[in-house]
Amino acid sequence: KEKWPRGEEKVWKDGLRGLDTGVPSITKSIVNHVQTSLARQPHEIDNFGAYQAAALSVRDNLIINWNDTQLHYSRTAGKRAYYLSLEFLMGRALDNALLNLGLKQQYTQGVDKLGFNMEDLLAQERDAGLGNGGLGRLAACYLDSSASQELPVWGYGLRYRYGIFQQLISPDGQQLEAPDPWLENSNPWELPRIDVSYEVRFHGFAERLPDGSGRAIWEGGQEVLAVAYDVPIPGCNTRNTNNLRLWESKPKRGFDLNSFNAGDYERAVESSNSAAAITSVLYPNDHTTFGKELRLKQQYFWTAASLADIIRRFKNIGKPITEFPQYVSIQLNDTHPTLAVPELMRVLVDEEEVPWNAAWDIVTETFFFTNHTVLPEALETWPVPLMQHLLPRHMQIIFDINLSFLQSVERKFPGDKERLARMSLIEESIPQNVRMAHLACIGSRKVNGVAELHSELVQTTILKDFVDFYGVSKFGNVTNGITPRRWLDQCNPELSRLITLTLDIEKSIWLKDLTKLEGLLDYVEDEDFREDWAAVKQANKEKLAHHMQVTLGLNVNTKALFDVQIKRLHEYKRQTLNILGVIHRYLKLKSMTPKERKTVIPRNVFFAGKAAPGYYIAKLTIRLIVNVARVVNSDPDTKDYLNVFFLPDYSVTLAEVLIPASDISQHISTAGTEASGTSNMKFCLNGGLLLGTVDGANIEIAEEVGPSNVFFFGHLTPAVEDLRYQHVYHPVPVEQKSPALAQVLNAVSSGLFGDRGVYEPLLNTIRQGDYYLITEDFDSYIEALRMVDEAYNDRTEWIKKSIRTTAKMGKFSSDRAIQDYAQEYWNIESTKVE
Ligand code: B1N
Repeated sequence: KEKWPRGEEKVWKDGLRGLDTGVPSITKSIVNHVQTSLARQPHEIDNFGAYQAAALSVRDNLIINWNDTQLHYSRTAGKRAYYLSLEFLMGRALDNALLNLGLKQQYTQGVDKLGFNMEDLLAQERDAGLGNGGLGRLAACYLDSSASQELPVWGYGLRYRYGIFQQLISPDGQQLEAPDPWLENSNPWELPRIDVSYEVRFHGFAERLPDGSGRAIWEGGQEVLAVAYDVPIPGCNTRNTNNLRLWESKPKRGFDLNSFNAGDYERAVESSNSAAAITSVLYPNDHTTFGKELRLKQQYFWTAASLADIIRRFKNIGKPITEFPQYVSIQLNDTHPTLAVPELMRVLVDEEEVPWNAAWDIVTETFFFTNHTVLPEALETWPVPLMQHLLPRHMQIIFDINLSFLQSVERKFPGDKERLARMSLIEESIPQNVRMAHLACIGSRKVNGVAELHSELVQTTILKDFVDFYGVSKFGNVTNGITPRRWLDQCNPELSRLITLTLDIEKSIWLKDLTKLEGLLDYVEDEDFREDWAAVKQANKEKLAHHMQVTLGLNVNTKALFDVQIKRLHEYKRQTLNILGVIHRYLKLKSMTPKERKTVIPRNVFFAGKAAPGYYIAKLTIRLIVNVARVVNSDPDTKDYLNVFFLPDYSVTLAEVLIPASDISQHISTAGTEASGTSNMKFCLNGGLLLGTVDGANIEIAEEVGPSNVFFFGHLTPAVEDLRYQHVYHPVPVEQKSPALAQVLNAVSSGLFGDRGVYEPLLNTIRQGDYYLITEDFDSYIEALRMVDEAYNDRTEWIKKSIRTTAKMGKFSSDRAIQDYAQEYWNIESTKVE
């Protein structure tokens, strides 16, 4: 008799014969996928195979819902919205799909009967890392909320063959980058749509027609094929399943036949390689523009294909093109898709023969633009010669838009030449540059920032002239949000369970109306509840410790306070301030007697985050963190009181382990630089307290939870400009500004953490110029850390703060944010698939 390697023999055998056993249809469906989709035998199936079969089985459910949803949306033919984002940082899909479909328990039982453990299967999945950080993850949260609220919203992005690079950390703390071939073992969550493809042109010649119509003909150049891949987006507790459509680039013809026939094979594949290259890799730089031709190609390829697809779908409902904005709203996620503005003009004017002014009305009714940063280095501009070469017709259109725009500015502010120069779409540098934020602003119906303070800064700094010109009503705020499905229910199932039990309502109710969490306030004084609450946090700290033991071989003291800073490495986010604070604590510990040390609360400081591959100072910060960790963790005087960890290869999946385990998290950007931040919301939702500056969404979090439940420090935004000026024109030595900081900098310089001299460029950014004002904020930062220690000492009070924090996070559900967009901007309505 054949030996069944795993699970219940009868369940497998029934499944192979097409019968249900135990968990209705689930085991049958999984076994069927083993047999047909994977073409394997039961005894050959390992965890990865079982993951694949389970994923394909779950996908079957999604596809049925997806189909019904698309049919439903076309039948109702109401208005739709489209979210254009160059990044969608989705993470893993299986657990999310199981939870949103309400099938987690059944599938867990099903795979159990087949001899597998659900946790092990979930761990097999690779992250879809098609994003850099907050901007890309925000797009992913918004898709989840749109589907959960039954809103007809589709995402459009690129199917990068390589996602965000894998980060390796060498023993001496250097970041090394490796490619992320996430599709290499096939991806069950995408459906290739070989029938949905569009031709996208580059280069060639644009010739205006002599009839004065403003129309032109654009011909020649290179044509590339955009092929659609669809990723189903399940809503929570609904059949509505939306779509994320990702484009892959392909050569229009496989080969250049002439070269091929002439035997010049290299030449023959060259053009096909250059077409495939467009969607080969995600650019790993956030907050910097690079001016690289391939990036501009990505942007046009994606916007042209997406618009063609949107227009085709609109045409299917048979309405005149002038009604386009009544059926379509398009959100531009930052300036990356701004070419959609001239592209829609091109299609309307050149192809649909709509008169220029009517076309402009359609465009400016259709688009909405979200700005995500005011940092000057992140504001996109493209050299005019590059644009002319790659997209000659679009460059003409941009010049035409600019001309009539500047004429209207001139009418409103006659003779104000400086204003015209400031507002122009063209920066008069050598070479000239196209200012994408200006183009996105004038091409859109509404412009918004991502938190109250940030939206205010958009209106008073980078787009001030545009507020003067259009009036404030064109400008708004939509504070970011996060999906509580992934960022509580999925990543912290024990806390989710405790909340459901305590509120005594169905889980899907509070998950879809997060303000219901306020009900937890009634239990703050309930000692049993507090102990349960604390026990969940403790268990999550142990899970993280276990994870670090297994993956990194590290021992983590789970009795310590867990202090976490996880985000992209950037000077403005000030990981440097954090590690200098750690060194300050270390020096203090060293100066204490063993007896004095016994009164200290042990602390684990966790860092994770990637640096852009070319960002030298950010990489040096990682190196310092790793070397401080090496010294501090092995010093017998301090290792029981202070440990530092840099976890390599930060990802959505790693965040899901770190966030639930944190007691305190750090969001310590220089005031006015972090547009919103979204991990701040995730930590607080999971009962972690916040240590931060008065910046971005930290401010609104404090408004919600109350000032006694957050730890704020540092200068405020209005002071920053003056302080920077002083640092340049009236510098004061660090020794005078902050003796404590001077001592820390000297310790680093002296070689206490090895590599003497290596860190000087990093230290010099502080000693000279100090653009991010570490000197100015250091002392108040240390004082805030002391207050955290003090508060943590009072265990009962701390737990109360933790409960109060979670309870007041309702505002930060991405459901609320998506409602804001749907009602205030897109004017779309929910429509449920029955
Ligand atoms: O967008 C997030 C915010 O929560 C963060 O505060 C903000 O820093 C982030 C160029 C960006 N702003 N700008 C970018 C990303 C990639 C790129 O190529 C800029 N990311 C943000 C969500 O609103």
